[in-house]
Amino acid sequence: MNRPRLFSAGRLAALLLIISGLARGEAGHETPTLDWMPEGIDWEKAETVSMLLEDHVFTPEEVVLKVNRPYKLVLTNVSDRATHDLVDLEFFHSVVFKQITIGGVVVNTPHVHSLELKPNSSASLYLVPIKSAEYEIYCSVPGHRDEGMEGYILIEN
Ligand SMILES: [Cu+2]
Repeated sequence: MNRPRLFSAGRLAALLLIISGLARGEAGHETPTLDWMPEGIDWEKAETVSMLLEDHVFTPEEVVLKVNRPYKLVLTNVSDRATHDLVDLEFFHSVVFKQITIGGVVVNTPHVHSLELKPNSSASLYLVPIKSAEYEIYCSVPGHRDEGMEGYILIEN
């Protein structure tokens, strides 16, 4: 008998664990609540920004966002074979999420620590940057950063 070709439960659970990675008491980091979202954000005006995760590069290499503006950041792993992730704790601590959508799943969480995308998968991150700086992001899959999988997210005031 054929098994349904859905995400395996284990995989989905692992993904949800990663994306719902609420802060767990690091120094100076409070338990996040939805109150972290700046007031008066008009999600109707959210700007869509796309970033591709390829073998082994982020395209574009740099994305520019502005503080206190709403964005839909669409991350797509276009690789047929490789898992890629997007890592930088400073960046993830400098934005507040409204929600993340992955396929039919909507995750409501103000904070995330990293995102891992399986081959040919996509996630939409609804977020508001709250702290300006230039953040160096990278893929932490072994070897990928060395092969150039680094990028920048510039958050401007
Ligand atoms: Cu990678």
